[in-house]
Amino acid sequence: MQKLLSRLGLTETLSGVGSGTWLPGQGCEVAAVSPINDKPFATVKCAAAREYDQIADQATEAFLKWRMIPAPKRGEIVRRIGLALRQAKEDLGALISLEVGKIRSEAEGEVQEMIDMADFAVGQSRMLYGLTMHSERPGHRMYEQWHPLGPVGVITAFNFPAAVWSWNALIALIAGNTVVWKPSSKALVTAAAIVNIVWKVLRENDLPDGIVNLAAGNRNDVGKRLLQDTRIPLVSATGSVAMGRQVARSVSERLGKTILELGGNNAVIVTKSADPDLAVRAIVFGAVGTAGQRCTTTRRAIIHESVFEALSRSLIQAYQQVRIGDPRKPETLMGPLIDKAAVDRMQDALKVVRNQGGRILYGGKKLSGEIFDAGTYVSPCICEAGPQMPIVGEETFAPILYLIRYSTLDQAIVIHNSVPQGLSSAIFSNDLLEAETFLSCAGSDCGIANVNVGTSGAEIGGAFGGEKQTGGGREAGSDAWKAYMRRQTCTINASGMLPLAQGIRFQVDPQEPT
Ligand code: UN1
Repeated sequence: MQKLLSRLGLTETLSGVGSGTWLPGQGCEVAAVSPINDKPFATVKCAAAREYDQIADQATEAFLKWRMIPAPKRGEIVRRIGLALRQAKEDLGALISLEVGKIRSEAEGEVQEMIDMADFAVGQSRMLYGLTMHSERPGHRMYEQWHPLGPVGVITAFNFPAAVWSWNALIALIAGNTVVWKPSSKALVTAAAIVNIVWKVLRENDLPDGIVNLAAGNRNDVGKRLLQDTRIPLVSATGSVAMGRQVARSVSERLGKTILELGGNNAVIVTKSADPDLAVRAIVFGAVGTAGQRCTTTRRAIIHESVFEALSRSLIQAYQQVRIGDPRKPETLMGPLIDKAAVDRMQDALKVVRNQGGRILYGGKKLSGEIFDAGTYVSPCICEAGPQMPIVGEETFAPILYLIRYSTLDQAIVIHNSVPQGLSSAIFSNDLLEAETFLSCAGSDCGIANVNVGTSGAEIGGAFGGEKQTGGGREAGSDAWKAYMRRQTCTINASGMLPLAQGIRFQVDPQEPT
């Protein structure tokens, strides 16, 4: 453990505050507790209000220099960050596993997502394209260009402590912004390890402090300040709907920009034409992967009545094969929940499920004995539920899968869209018309819609995010970079005259030719 931390340039007592070098961290102290055994493995010193201000100043100052470096050169720095992340993949994966309880392959997958993001951002750094327009005025040219915004605030959640930072930060960096990162208090060590890697690259390239900043801290010392800070033109936040509301309120109060990636309540529709094996495999990975703690986790399976019984049986059989245990062991498929409170929340939700008429078909137990005595392990749960049950509309951040029957596709789509969240969705069908209906404007209302692909595990190349209470933001691939820049429409007049648009005549000088 100590060796792992030291390979990542960390010690057991560490700062979570800095702009290129570590500040003392004079705010609160947070114990990093591994959900694997419920034991602390490090202590992180967080930012005091004054230190937050110092960091935001550094980020503002560094922005003035960073923005002057040509975008492809910024891309070259991000390429080097990607190379450094490649080298640290195994160690970072091990740390993520330890800190948030992900199984090794998913933890390393998350580091891979950062590496992929770096590669993507490098290419994007040469493709910050603007459009050109034909002017209605003779001798005039119009075009748009994209400029950096300033220091970008990035707030991340515990469940993707590395990848989600990279979606935001690596794009923000090639766009010419600096980054102020407020990580989840449950994943501070991973954040410190990542910025250590990034800072080394920045230093080796003679870049000033303040380009990538870490501001671990509590709501008062860091959270509120960041949201209200007019030096931070954009805040990108991932987390719960409640948190997103607060971010939206505070940042829009000062007319700042936000990118919100909040709760999901993702469903898979399984039609009677679906390949059942494919559907079961996708639902199990979607519902049980990351112990049901992805925003893209499959929480509902909406199954045609003709295949409902057979599919439920296959799902239960598959769930029986899921090996639960120490996420660091290669054979484990499901590790612990993030902490005991998450286990309690799951147990509470299951009580509500029963009260609202749901039937628990499998699992949902808090596990005990040996490693399980940490109190953070559960068996994944399958419930039969009615679509009207209010609990089905809530995102319980735990491995609970609701099975819901339907008889017509129209009905399935109504059920599908009846929840307040709108992140990811899928249909399993070998019928072209069913698939196309699901993808049409009258189909899925989510930001992500898949055919014969599960709800989780999206690639970075697409824009990631969702509608309704999911918040509407888009991160990672496609043209998500535009949200990290400001658009400027430019008109250049080389005609020697001053014709006005819309044919307006406004002659102040009688000498001026019209
Ligand atoms: C999240 O849970 O916040 O699509 C992000 C996926 C991952 C990202 C999830 N690539 O499941």
